[in-house]
Amino acid sequence: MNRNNSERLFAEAQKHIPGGVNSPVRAFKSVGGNPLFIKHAKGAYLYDEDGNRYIDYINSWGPMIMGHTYGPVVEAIRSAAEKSSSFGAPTELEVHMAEVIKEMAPNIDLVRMVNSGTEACMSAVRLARGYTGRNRIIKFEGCYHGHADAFLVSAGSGVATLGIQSVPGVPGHVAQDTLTAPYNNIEAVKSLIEKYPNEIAALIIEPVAGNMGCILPEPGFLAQIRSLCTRNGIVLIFDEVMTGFRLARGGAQELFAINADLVTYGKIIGGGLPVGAFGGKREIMEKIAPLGNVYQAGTLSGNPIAMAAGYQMLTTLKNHPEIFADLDKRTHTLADGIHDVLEQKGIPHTINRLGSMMSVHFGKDKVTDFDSAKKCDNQMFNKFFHHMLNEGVYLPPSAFESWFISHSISEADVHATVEAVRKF
Ligand code: HOZ
Repeated sequence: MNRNNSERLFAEAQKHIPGGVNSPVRAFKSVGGNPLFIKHAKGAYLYDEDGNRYIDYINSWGPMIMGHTYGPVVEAIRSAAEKSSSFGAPTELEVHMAEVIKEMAPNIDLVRMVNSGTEACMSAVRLARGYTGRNRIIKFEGCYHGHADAFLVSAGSGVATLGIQSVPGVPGHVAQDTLTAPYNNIEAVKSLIEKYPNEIAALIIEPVAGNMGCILPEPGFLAQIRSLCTRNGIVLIFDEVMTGFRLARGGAQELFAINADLVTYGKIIGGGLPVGAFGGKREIMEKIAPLGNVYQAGTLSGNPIAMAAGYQMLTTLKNHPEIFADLDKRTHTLADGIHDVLEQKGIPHTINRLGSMMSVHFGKDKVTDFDSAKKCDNQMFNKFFHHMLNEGVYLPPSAFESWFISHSISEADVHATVEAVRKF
């Protein structure tokens, strides 16, 4: 496969952009080799600068749930752009956007739009601290909630991919307020709560983790977390940046029948544009400025083009629940097909999947937390990644990321992907 143009552009990019990329995971650093430069995409496929076509299993890390250049979203962006790309003043569309989010996640009383998942999580934690008057938070090892200081402790995603132990630039006094527990380990959470009574403002969790590969909560884990938070006055924050409006219309909250106190969103709610949101219980959300004193703001928050794209994406998902069943079915076929082939080949592996999120880990043991994910044969993953890329299948360039399946991926694409695995 000729990748001359991507290589030339990467060489050029490194002269001007740190590491040649604007987000570290894109750099292919752990899998080796050079990143592809993407020229355009349509439906299930990405096309690189050399004209090679790939079946896309990243889908911009989630938001392209309908596939690329989904007609109604493209049209919404075009027509919004004609009215101006920013006002810095309220618009009717922001009201509709808040309404549709609340219809899909009915336990949300008030919702504030921001510009990214990082901003949403950072703001939700500040709000929880302001509301409770406490400073400490609990997060889980291998979970990633964006790159705000408080979250870069035992973080997944790029931090795990690059093997960074502690992030220079994060002040010690900030990091020490972030307590960590292994995912799926309720006893560890109980110990932290016992050790720091009345000091923990919030517990933030990816209800299905997608930043150490895809890791599912064990049965009852989220419910136990919910009751521990309620009993101890801790604000439970579900980071639904990946799972929101993807695993079900109401995201993981609906799927697991658990109401968080605050929920953060990103990705899908911008239809591919930079958008995030946080929302939840009125009593807590009313502490946000201008109603309360917990300050949070953004000139581009609720940006009209982003709102138009996101509103279109969410109304599509709200009005077509069959999309979730289709995604589940197709991803199930994909996961089963890959599993059968790897088993026939005698390659030990674990495939974790829920709905249209999944990942493949190589190794004999179950993968239930960050430690077990780190113990997998990630050299094998790197070989697998490059093999699949050469076969025209674009997977996340790290074992510490989830795959995201789009509604544009056809049965034929799934079949082609499984056949590509067969050649591994
Ligand atoms: N796991 C990241 C998304 N939550 C990957 C994307 C990135 O950091 O660029």
